Amino acid sequence: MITVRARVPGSIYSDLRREGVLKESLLSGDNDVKYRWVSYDNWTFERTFNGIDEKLLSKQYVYLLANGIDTVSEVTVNDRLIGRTDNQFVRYKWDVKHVLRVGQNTVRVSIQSAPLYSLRKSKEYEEKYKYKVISCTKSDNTECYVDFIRKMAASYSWDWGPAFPTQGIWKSLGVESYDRAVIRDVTVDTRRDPKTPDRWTLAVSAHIETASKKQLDAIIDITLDDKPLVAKHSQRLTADPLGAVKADFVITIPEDIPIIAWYPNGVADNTQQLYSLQVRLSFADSQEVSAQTKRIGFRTIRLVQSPTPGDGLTFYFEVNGQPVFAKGSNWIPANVLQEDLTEAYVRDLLVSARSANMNVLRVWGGGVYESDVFYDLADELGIMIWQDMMYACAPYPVNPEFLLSVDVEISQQIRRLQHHPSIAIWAGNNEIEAVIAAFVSDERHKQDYRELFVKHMQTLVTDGDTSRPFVTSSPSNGLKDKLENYTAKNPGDLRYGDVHSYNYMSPQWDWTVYPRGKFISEYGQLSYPSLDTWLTALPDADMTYPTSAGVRHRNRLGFFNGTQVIEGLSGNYFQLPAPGGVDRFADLIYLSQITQAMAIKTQTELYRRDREVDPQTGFGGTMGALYWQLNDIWPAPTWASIEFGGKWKILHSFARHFYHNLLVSPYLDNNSIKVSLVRDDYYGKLDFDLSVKVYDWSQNRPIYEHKSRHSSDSFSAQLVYNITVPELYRVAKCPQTDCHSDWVLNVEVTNTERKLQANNFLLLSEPKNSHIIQPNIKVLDVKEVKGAEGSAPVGPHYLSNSRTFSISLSSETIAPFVSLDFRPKTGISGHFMENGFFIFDGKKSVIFSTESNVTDKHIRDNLVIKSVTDVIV
Ligand code: BMA
Repeated sequence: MITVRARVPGSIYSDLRREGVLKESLLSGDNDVKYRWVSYDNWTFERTFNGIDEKLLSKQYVYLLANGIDTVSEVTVNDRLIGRTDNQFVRYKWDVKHVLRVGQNTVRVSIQSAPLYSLRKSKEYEEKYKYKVISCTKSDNTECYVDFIRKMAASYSWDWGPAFPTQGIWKSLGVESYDRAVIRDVTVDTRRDPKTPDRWTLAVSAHIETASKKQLDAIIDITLDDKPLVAKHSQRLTADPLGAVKADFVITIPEDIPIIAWYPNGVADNTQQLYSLQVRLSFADSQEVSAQTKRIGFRTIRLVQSPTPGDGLTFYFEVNGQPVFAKGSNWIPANVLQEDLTEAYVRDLLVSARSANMNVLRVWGGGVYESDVFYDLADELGIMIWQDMMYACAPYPVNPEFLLSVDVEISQQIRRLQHHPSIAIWAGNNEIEAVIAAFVSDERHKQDYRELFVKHMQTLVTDGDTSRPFVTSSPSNGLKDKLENYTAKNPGDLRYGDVHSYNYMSPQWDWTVYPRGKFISEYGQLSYPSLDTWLTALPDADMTYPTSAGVRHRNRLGFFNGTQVIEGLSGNYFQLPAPGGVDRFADLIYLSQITQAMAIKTQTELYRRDREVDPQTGFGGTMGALYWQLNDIWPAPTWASIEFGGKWKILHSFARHFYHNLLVSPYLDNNSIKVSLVRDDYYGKLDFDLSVKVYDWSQNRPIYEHKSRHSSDSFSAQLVYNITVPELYRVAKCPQTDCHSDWVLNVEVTNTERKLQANNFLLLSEPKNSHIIQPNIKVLDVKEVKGAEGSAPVGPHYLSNSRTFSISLSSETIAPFVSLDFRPKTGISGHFMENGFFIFDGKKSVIFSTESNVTDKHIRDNLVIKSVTDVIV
């Protein structure tokens, strides 16, 4: 038997590691496999505690309240069984009035092995109901049947992460006592008066719990930022048989409380004003008070699905009446062990999302309903949340016990999260409708699917929250889904709803290979994280090319081989590095990150240009692009733009650019070069100066420049330049018949009045086929700058401690895809505001923002600069 000190909140893996039973860092090497034994044992968490006194026990109701137990357990108090748990996402409450005693008490939570429980449940289900819900073959890297336990699906491994099916008390646990009633949750709906848009109505519901069979004479007070909205309102409360009662109010906000609307990042006024709403419950015949304070925002949200040409439906969000182009990414659990996540880390990830001009993150359905801190930050930063319910990628059982547990989970989570202005939409699951369409032919599974996600979930969500939309799955055909009884033949129809798109076979820098949907909620490409991130998990000896077994152990893209995918795709554009040690592996990392960044840039720019629906096919008219995936769960080859630990890949710096409200996007269309001007700002009609410059790789002065002026509207995508390649060869005087390999384009748009500026580049052939010349990049200067971009405080409640440095570089010729990094193990962490950039005219300054205590010299001495010609082949 192993006995160690445990922590709450926490779980067994972290406990055993902290106490030294597990000797090595959990995410190192192949410890995901070596330490799996932990998950096959049953672990009991026990605590003896003092502090229960007569006063507490004399209350009418005394409960043990468990906000989160992971997962299947029996709970005893003083050796008496008081309850059982089987859902990580449910809050449990057990009557302990007659079990607790004055003075010392012991609580024990005995948890079962999750993988063994899932296996047993799946067998029992098959025996009882005579069919298989899912088939699964266990491997060293994965555990099976996560669908049979209500637990973070990714804890059994995923195609970007390891299996750590932990056990523990992952949220707070304590005693709650009262005589009358408590407010458990507060939900809100903010409505705007269509005639006077600065006047708002606030609907507030207090969700009250009491075991009292008698009616209670309650007094309710509601304040907004300490100003009274409802004062001493008397209300008679009669609880239902389950002990629940709701008090509803519809309040017109008085004129003396000025309301500033909440907007997503970068939309309209870009204000993320939040208000403190307090609901207080007291009683005429008692001193007891129960109060809840929630931070709310005033905004309306709509998912607009109206007919388009070609028999389609639009699919976009409208916030406070303004259409929003959703720009963002997908969020996975930021740690496989939730207790190892710090608030500072979550904050850094979300601030990074905002820095990349994102306004939406999708909380993907194979993780957890995130922490309160996560949604609070999203509210502050203006990041809208597409919230999946935690069901992913495979059919689920539908026996009555399971469905009951689902019901409780969904009702509780909706009430917990509903007041956050950032949450924009609920989705029933990740890709289950798509999985059924692709792999499951029997009617049984379809019926089961509808039972869970339509009959149960849709009903609960739409009853529990009338203030925002619900879709049964992501992807789905949105409103059209209903006509196919929620189990469509093709839930990824480009005419409707949202779409997930992956393609590892085609050349990824070619926009014509991508599907043109209404809202692309997943698309992605793999790359390797940086050396520094690898070295947190693997020894120096593993840093080689061809890749080591240690690196390959972390490729979890089953069907395709992730390592081969990366090399295959990078090889389309670059000569792969020569075999070698750490430097050649660093070359491969660099190429993989450029290839990924260019792929996502190409696809995202297509989506931002593609505002018009094709009347023939009904395709296009895109209003949302969320690439897969924002963050990582461990160091591995994955789709993430932010490495585990918080470092930005080149893709993340590219995202700052391709998600900027002002985008100038050049592209090759057959034999023409076109440039689109895309605006997501709300400034109205503006004039822009366009410059298209042609460069020869061997010189850092343009050989040709086109200039023109264009008037454009807010929220538009407009073609501003269109020339055939032969015509460009003629006007820019190509000395041969073909200058594809010699030339590269630099485009820029500016509006001086509003100080708006955007630029971009266009390659005419793959780097490996271009006449790129070694640019001899040098550091001219590194100096600390105050008030630079990146140092500004973000959001009303967020203050950054970061310092910013400006790094000035020179180059002798055009330098493509210049990456900046630090030598590994120097301990300098921070973000380059641009990375993987081009130097066109011989000079470039880049801002580095850091919380590390560094000097100019420290930065200069440790900087590693790489461009395409530095890769040794
Ligand atoms: C989709 C996602 C995830 C997965 C990703 C990459 O299927 O929903 O399940 O990690 O693609 O394969």
